[in-house]
Amino acid sequence: MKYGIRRPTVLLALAALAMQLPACGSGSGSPPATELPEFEQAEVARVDPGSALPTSWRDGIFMEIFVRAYQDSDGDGIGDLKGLTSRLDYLERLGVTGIWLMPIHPSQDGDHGYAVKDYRAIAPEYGSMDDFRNLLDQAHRRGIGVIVDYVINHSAAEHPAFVQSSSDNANAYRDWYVWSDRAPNSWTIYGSNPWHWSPTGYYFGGFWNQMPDFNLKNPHVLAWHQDNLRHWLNLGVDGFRFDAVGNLVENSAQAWENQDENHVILKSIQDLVARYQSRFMVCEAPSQPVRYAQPDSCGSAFAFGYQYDLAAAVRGQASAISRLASFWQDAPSGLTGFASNHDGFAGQRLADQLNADPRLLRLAAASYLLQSRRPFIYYGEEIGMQGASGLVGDPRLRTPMSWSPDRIHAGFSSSRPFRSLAANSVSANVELEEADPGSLLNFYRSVIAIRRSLPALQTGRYLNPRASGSTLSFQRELDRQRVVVLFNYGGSEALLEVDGLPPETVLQQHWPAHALHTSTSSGSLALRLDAQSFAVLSVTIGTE
Ligand SMILES: [Ca+2]
Ligand SMILES: [Ca+2]
Repeated sequence: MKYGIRRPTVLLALAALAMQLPACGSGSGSPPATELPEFEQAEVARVDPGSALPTSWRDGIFMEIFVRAYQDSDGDGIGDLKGLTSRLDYLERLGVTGIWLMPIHPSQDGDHGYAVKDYRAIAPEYGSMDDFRNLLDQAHRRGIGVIVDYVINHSAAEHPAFVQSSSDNANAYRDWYVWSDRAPNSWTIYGSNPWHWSPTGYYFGGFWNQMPDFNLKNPHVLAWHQDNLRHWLNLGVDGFRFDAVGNLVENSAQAWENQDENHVILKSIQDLVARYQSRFMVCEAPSQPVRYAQPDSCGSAFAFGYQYDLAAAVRGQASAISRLASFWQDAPSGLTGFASNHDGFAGQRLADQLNADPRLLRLAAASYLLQSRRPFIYYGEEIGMQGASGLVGDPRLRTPMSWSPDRIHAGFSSSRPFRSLAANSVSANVELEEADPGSLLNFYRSVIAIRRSLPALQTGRYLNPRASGSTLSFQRELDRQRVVVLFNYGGSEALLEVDGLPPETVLQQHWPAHALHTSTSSGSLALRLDAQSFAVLSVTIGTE
């Protein structure tokens, strides 16, 4: 097996660091560092700058942000890091404690960023490394952690490692990617043949011929990724979102997804990240989220599947409400909830799925924000932002944030935005909703504030789920706090009955604002809920 050239092991670098000596030169058999291509230069030892955040930041509310679409600061029509930094006050006021940035590295696609050309740099259109350091600093001052997208499965075809790898079949980096001399037969991934022709052989790229898959069976490739990860952790990044982890290792045309090797790789990365203070990582594994959320794998994964039931449940579909009730009962604690994201396969923007119906949007938000662990809001969801009219596919979901009613710029930029605005930017935007106490934005703030005020809603055990017709109730418990959450998704008033409460329960009502008529007796509760409404009540257990 040919592997890429590596400098001496990380252990040597660590030893040099311990001796307060520069990690100079190379061991026997390795060329001097100066002979290595730039992308492979420095191995990176762990130097944890610590964390300014409370450990609880990981149990709060996250937001997924597409930097390109969030806020432009310099008038080129493209969102950037300075623009995002200028909106941190808005995020803090919303109650967000963590933000996930879609890829911020130089990319070949020049859009979503998942075709990475340089894993240790910032995309020039997004700003400088100083801009990024400032973003981290300003976010941390507001109690907000920053996790960044890291694409371990593939690089851009223009990445210098692939340029080398594809140059000839004896190149030192040949085995950094997956090659075959002949065209492999019978492979189909997502409806396409993942093997692509080049003058020097066929290479594997499961998602796009311009995104070749790394050979993650090559330990040098994994070690190099781990150096890249330490590079960002040493800078003070609070963690990562890992893309497409179901696709890391392929073994055959029949065994190309969710292979055992994936979990071994992710556990090694989880261990790496856990050696830093208060960091967090989460994985995208749409076909097996529960498996990847286990401690021996990624440890945390998005709850793909839940979001489909969420949209159906709030419309009153009894079978979806039933699945919503049971979903979190046996879920691993690393499973994280969301309503929609940047990928069309996960569904349209929530406001499009629910036809911008304000009652349904409120019910959906309250459901997943109160029910799930570490919920991730997709940017703009909190103002009811729709996709762009006239666009299809993923770009439709990735439009500039609607900050103001301005028909041309939406407060996103002083010049023409890089992409069409949201279809409803004139009516649904931050400026208008800030001024309206009854807006969706202020509703999100209220629900998030309730969640933050009741620790059981953040990390508490999920108990006693009950679905009945168009209604759902569940309880969450932490220490001596028990919270009861009840939903009526139906079109008419409903009577809900809850049991399993502590005896002699005295309930405190957190939502709605008007007093509900409840009756309690020996551990059970009955109350009437208006059509399409919900309630949050809490009990302190064992007060004497
Ligand atoms: Ca810009
Ligand atoms: Ca792969």
